[in-house]
Amino acid sequence: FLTHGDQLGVVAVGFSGGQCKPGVDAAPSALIKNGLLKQLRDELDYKLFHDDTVHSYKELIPASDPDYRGMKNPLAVSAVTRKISEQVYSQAKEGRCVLTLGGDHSIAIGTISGTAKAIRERLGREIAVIWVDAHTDINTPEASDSGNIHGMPVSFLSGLAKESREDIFGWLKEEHMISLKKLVYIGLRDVDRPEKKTLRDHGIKAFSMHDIDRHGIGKVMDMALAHIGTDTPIHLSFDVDALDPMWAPSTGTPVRGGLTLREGDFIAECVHETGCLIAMDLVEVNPTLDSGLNDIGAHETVRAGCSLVRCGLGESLL
Ligand code: Z70
Ligand code: MN
Ligand code: MN
Ligand code: MN
Repeated sequence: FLTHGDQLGVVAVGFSGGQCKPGVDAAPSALIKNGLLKQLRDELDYKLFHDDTVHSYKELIPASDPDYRGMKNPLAVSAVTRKISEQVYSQAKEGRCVLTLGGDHSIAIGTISGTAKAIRERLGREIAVIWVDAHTDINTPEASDSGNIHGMPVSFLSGLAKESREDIFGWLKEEHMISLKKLVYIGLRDVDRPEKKTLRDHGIKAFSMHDIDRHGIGKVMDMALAHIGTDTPIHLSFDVDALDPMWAPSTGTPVRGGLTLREGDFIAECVHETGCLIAMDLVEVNPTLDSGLNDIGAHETVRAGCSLVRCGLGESLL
């Protein structure tokens, strides 16, 4: 077994500096208030390991943080993700599965580097990453149109983007990195031109919404897990914008034509079923972005997020 099945490390980070819309920092509290941790404890019988605060890491955010190589908030995102990396590492090092509640997707620089390092040290293994998202988040700083670092985490984690400045992701070392051969995308439908070229050039395994329409989600999951291979530790990084805005409207970049909630839950269930899940991130829930009356959209998005996490952690097992 890759983790102690009954133990769960929880990291809650209200960080929004990887993109420009405030409010994604309110997600962890909203998810917890909706009963997520209580459900994991009382219904799924996990023993939770976490400090009770939702971190915002305001103390790590510098007063002045000028753009660097086109990146916005580079010092803040680097410092916060470095801290998250240490937190996730110390949980994973104990052999616990780690749940991280974000926050925008830049936090995956911290979560994935943390598990990659811990699993290397503990098991001598490379992790696989299943990235469920409308987007590939694999822009290099130079290729990015937006400068938002939440569109770049995979490029830093895989070494496609390199930076020697220790205070701007230079802290990422070999032991933190992942292999593009062990990366699988699911749910893609808004991929930038340079990102498409990167997918092709590196032969990255990617299942778009088109592939899901063609084969169905069952076959796509079979293919995704076959690519990774059995007994490989899996880090599941789930961007709620992979879901159709019908199910998850309250997110920074809703893109129509996405996964149904059931398809999203199914993806998480299939990963749970492998017994190889070592970490799960849930990111980009933004309860303050609400188009509907009476915060219905925000509430539905929070509920969808809770459902995805419970499915990843075994709720659907009979
Ligand atoms: C675009 C960029 C992105 C999430 C938007 C968008 C990236 N490719 N990721 N929303 N979650 O800015 O690099
Ligand atoms: Mn994303
Ligand atoms: Mn996305
Ligand atoms: Mn785009």
